[in-house]
Amino acid sequence: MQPGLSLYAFSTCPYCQRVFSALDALDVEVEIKDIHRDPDSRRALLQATGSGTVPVLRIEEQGEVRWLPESRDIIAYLYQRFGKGEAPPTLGLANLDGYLRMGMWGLLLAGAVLGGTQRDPFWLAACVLGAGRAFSAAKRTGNVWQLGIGGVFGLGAVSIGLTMAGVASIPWWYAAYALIAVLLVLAVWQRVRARTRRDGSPR
Ligand SMILES: N[C@@H](CCC(=O)N[C@@H](CS)C(=O)NCC(=O)O)C(=O)O
Repeated sequence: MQPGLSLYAFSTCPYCQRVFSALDALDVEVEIKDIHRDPDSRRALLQATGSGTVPVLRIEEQGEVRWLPESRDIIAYLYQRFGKGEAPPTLGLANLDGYLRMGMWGLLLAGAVLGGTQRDPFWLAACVLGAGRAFSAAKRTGNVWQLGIGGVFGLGAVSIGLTMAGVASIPWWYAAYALIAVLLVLAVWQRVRARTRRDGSPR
């Protein structure tokens, strides 16, 4: 764990995930302050930066504290401090999660447009990508929702594979509908909670 460095973030934020990936690539560990799980961290961030936008890296050096916002600047800082002279990746590891996500949505869309049996290989590939990135996010952040998302995509991949092989047809999409409903409720709940905190009303 690097002393003096704390990353203010939350696990499902794509910009934060770029910074997580850069930390992984550099093999550097910093303290993570999850502003969705820890109200004190969120308060400290608001006080220091005047906004709740993350990621922000808090850097304490020789008794001085500065707050560095913007994922790109944080990644540049990390590469400058911990890299071996290599340039921060623009199309590599630090952006991998974003490309996987884009690929997954592209495949899902292509499958939906094609329809019929042509849909299956596209959706199979999308499910494999979706499961891979959700499980790796779950491993990195410990977020149980990512585990759930990975599970549904994994089930989807297995079911579509079985259907394509003519072995069985499992109505896996019911699990997906249930998950989408739960995630929507969770998103609304988090938004309401964030607003209640901002307005200073009792929790
Ligand atoms: N340009 C910023 C964008 C950061 C950003 O949009 N963060 C989102 C979460 S992924 C956020 O904190 N939104 C809530 C807010 O701005 O209050 C960066 O690259 O770091």
